[in-house]
Amino acid sequence: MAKVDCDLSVSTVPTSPIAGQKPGTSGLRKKTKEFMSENYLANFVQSVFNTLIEMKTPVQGGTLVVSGDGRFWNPEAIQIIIKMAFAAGVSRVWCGTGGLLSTPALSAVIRARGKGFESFGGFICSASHNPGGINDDYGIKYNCENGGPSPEKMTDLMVEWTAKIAEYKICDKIPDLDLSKPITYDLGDGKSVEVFDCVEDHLAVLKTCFDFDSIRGLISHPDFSMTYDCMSGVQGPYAIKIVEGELGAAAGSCKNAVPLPDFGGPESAWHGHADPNLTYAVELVRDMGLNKEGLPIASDKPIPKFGAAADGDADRNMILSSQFFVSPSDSLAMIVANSDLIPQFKDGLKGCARSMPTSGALDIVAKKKGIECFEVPTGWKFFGNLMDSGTHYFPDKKTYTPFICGEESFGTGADHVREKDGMWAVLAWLQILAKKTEKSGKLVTCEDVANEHWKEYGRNYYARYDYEGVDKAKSEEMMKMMSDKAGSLAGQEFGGMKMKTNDIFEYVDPVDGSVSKNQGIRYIFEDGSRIIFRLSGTGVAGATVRLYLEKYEAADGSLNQHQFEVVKPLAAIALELSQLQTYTGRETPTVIT
Ligand code: VG1
Ligand code: CO
Repeated sequence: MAKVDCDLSVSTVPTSPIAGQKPGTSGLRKKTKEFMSENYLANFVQSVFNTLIEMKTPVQGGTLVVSGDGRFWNPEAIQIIIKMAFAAGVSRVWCGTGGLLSTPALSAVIRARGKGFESFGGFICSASHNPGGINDDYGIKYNCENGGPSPEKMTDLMVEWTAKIAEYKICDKIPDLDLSKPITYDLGDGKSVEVFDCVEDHLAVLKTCFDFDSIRGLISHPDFSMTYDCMSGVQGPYAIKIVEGELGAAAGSCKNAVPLPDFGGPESAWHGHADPNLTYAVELVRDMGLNKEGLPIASDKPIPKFGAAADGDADRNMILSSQFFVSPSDSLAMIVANSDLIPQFKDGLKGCARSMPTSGALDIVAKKKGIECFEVPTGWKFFGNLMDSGTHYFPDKKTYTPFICGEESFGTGADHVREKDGMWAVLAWLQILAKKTEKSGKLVTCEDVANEHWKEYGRNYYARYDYEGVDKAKSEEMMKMMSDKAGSLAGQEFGGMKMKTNDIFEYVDPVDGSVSKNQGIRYIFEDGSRIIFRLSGTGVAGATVRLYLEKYEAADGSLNQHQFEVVKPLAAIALELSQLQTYTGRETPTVIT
């Protein structure tokens, strides 16, 4: 314990509301310079504390976690939040070493560090996959005492506070603390800051989910080799310690494993976009012998048997085997289909869920296995209640855990934490491959699992088109035009396909009854094909239109086509339905995954 002599007096700083402080799909994201401008961060953080106090959260005397993904300006922001936390009455602040905690690790810390559920919540200083740097993006999200993202009713209150804030409180005389190594600072008056190894709690939780010995067996198999691209985000320390350290992968298996404030910046092959997909994970995709369409290309180096990547805050995952890309919607369905090979689910899986735009591959597995399956709006916060159902939060509701859920946007996870978990997804796949390899005697790859899966369940060909940086007003007009036609197109033919329904997705939470309207435009055809439109809620400039395309091919159909080719006719129909080109001037997407 290091004693720090300091003045804990609270300063009250007058401020006034700043427009636009509204969290989107996952936290508040803005240009870094905007976040750095006077009172911007403080206004939002104080609004969160005011919300918590209004909601009777035990802030007074409580423990708060504060850390982030290592991006530019995090060191400064974390010191500010620590000083504001003490002013709000917090007694103890928990930080990962270097101010680092991946999003799933922060969730694990809230749920499992110490005796478990010791903290009332935590701030994650991250804009996830958005690039970091003085000219790029900054973000902050608040997670609750269950370890999950704040639900909408809470973010609504935060927004109300940002619109009426008049002052914030800060213990501005506390000196900046060195967070680089584990240490406990005693600030006096019962207040302390504990810095602990950023990996230990997450690792401990993951050890309860998987059979590490069996994964070690796979990794030491003579035919196995792997690479994990951390994209200079926060996953580096986790990957090195878990994959190379605990599981014995060869040194150097984890690439770009030093977290950088700009995730590699413009000079990196991925231009600082720590976003694991075919477009941005350039190095991994090439090393795995693929091009950005996911098609095999010649390689002058031996191609690893397994490949993975993570995003800036390490909640996302991309999974590949040699010259083979596993689409995230398929990955989710395949993990669920093989969940009996994962110790975490040894007593059976009780529930699963996907976000609405995620393909229906999961539903087919759930139906066949008799597992309850839910469709929620985009964003991890919507999975939380399903996982908490039947616990002390909702004691009278049905229990759906053990539970697996995921999104098409490279997010997969389970109820061991309340966030999507990039490392968990990698270990889930390694566990499945390990058990299948043990059984068959020869190395089983992701491609083998996928081929076997499609032969049993059929294949949901899938792609997402992103139109980034389009005009916001125009794209809103386009969405309105489509919304106005909801319910009116049934029975009509488009490109030889008959429309079954067209609607605006609305979600009624089956656990607490809360309603979320306007969660995307859906066109569903008679043959089960779907076209979905949404506007992104994570961008910071202009708008991003997301177009999701899905076509189902039954198990006795043609299962080895290229997904991007199969959905092309649907894309043509989507352009017709949306008049995207007329509204936005765009026809060609910026990113296809
Ligand atoms: C995107 C994804 C969504 C994901 C969200 C946060 O949101 O589509 O599925 O939950 O990012 O992921 P949007 O609103 O831009 O489509 V992360 O890893 O950026 O926190
Ligand atoms: Co993320």
